[in-house]
Amino acid sequence: MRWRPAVIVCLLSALSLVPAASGGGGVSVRDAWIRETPPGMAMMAGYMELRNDTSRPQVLVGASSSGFAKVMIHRTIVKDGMAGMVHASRIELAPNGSLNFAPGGYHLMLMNPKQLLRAGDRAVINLEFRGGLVLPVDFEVRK
Ligand SMILES: [Cu+2]
Repeated sequence: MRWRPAVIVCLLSALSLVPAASGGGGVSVRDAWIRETPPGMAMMAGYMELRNDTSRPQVLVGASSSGFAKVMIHRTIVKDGMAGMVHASRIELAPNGSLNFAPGGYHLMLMNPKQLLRAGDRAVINLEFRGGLVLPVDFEVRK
């Protein structure tokens, strides 16, 4: 429980740093979207372009959202001709580098949406970085 106040403080400071797009603490996100799924699916996938605008490495260590039971960082890999997903516990962003979360590669696995999400709906997902930065990102559901 000791970490909770720190996380809340970081969330607030990240929010206050956001001018227009999702940004703060030197990490920014563009083109954040969730693929619409048929009703009743237990999993949805989220995609985005993640940018490190600092001269230091930044490490994504987790994600969470009040709209889903659990959010995991996954990577789709093809092995022996079979596509599968592996959990990535941390993703390092090189200084001034960017990383694309896209179909067929990295994605946010969004488990058990708490309400039906259709194209045009939005959901906030909090990206958690090493050092305590929490970046709330507004995702748009698309077909
Ligand atoms: Cu996945």
